[in-house]
Parts: sequence; structure tokens; C-alpha cells
Amino acid sequence: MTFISHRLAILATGLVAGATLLAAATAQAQEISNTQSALAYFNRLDQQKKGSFTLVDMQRIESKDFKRTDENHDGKLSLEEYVYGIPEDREDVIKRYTRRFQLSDENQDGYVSMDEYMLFCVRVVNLADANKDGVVTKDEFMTVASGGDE
Ligand SMILES: [Ca+2]
Ligand SMILES: [Ca+2]
Ligand SMILES: [Ca+2]
Repeated sequence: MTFISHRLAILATGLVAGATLLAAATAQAQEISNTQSALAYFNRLDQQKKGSFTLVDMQRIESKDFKRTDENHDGKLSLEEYVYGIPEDREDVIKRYTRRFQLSDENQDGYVSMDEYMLFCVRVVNLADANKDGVVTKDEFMTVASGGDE
């Protein structure tokens, strides 16, 4: 992820002694939290516990999520609605959601519409479904979701 390398770059330039150690520890903690949240996300999408999910599964679950998140029922999500409920001290989670929000906001109007949200699902499934069989397995999902790289 870009913001991790950015943060590491700041750490590396800002500190002299111990910079390498600290950066390594930060990266490791980040990796663990990425893996855990990717796994939690996968489990949420794999509601029937098949060890996989399809685009249809994901869109069904995410569209329910969209309606729940759309606090003021205007049919679109603001960033405030999107990150609502994330504890303030979980800066890493807030950053991840903010990034996801920006990626989803296709027309860059500062809101994520249902269409954009569904399109995001299509992009995630296309990206993750390495063997293009229409099913995203846990392995396929974890490969793209938990990696530290883009
Ligand atoms: Ca709204
Ligand atoms: Ca938009
Ligand atoms: Ca597949």
C-alpha cells in the first residue's frame, strides 16, 4: 500500500538511530493487521462458509451494508458515513477505509453511490479471481487483500 511506504519513508528520514528497527516493527504490525482485517472481510463475504464467494454474494452483502451505512438515506455515502463507527485511535483502519472510499468514488464527486459501490465489488472480484472461474477462494482473496503492495 502506498501510504505504508510513505509512512516508512517518513520514519526513515525523520529518525537516525534505530530507524530500521522501528520501521521493520511498524511494517510487521501493519502486515498482521492487514491479514486479520482481510480475513475478517473474507469471512463476512463467505456467509455460507464455502471457503469462497462470488460477485453475486459480495454485491448482495455489500448492498445491504450500503443501506445500513447510508445514515441520512440520500442514496449515497459520504466519507463521514463511510468511516462512522471506527474508533479514532485506529488511524490505520481509518486510512484504509478512506483509501477504499476514494477508490470507489469513480466520478470523484466526494460520494459513493450504490452503482459505484457495486462497481467496486466487480473490481475486487476481477482483481482477486486469479484463475477467472467466477469464484474467489480464500487463497485468491488473501493474496490480493493482505499483501503490502499495490
Ligand atoms: Ca448518505
Ligand atoms: Ca461518486
Ligand atoms: Ca477463482
